[in-house]
Amino acid sequence: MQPPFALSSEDFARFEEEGFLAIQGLAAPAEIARVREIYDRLFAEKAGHERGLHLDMVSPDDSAAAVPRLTQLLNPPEFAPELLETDFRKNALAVARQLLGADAEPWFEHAICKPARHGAATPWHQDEAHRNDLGVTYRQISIWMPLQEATIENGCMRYISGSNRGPVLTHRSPHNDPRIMALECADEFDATRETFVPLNAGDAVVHDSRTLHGANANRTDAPRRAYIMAFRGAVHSAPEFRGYPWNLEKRTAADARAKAWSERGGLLGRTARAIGGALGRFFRRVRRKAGSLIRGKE
Ligand SMILES: O=C(O)CCC(=O)C(=O)O
Repeated sequence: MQPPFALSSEDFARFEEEGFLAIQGLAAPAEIARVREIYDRLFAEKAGHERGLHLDMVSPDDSAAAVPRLTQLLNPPEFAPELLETDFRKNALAVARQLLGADAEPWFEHAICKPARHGAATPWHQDEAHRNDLGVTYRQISIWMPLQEATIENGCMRYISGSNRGPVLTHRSPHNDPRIMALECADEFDATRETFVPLNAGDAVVHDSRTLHGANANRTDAPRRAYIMAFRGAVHSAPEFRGYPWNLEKRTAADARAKAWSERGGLLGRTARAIGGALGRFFRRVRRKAGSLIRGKE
């Protein structure tokens, strides 16, 4: 499928009704193979670990000896900028703009790996329950794309159909342990509405940030790899939103690593990094601009 990708009116209706929508062919097989190589390298290197960007979502994540069971890498393009030049990114943005409006913007992205044989189940949760930006509200969707077939056995996504039309439910940290990054839904919900969404590599499923979702453990001999891009629509003021208690109590090792990383070298280190970061962004913009001018001439 070449970008831009167009949704049908049935797709819109299904998404609003059920809170999720499977999409075929977000990326071509050659692109998936290339992204998968990058993905495996980043996870093998534990890219971003000391910065708190690589973590185990379902354990206290504070011991080198612990076997990770649901590993997350935040913002993979920071470690592999070539991920910014992919068709799946263009297609995902096109889908987001159709569902959220023309001002939809990429919000964050991450990769989640369920290791072979011992990859843990992803607890039932709503993405909106993770929200921590006080005083504002917006619509948010995630586009979840597996880099191999996703099956019930290796942990494809599962949803509670229609939960997008209900409220944000009460959540808690698994085992009530605020050191664990994941959240799990602590309220009752209608489990009879559970729907599994198996996918082929390069297909994707979009879900609303209110849609209750999770995934089985990986019981197969190969890792289950997923790449996820989140987008948000127009931001509105919501002074009444003061944060969720289950987030305010979080104390994760990854947050502590991120803080130590941002404070390293004291004031001098922070100033040098701010200047380096600004210069890096400037040169990346120049390089992108030059690239698009050259491509325009070809
Ligand atoms: O990949 C998974 O197992 C969970 C993904 C997820 O929760 C999400 O994309 O919001």
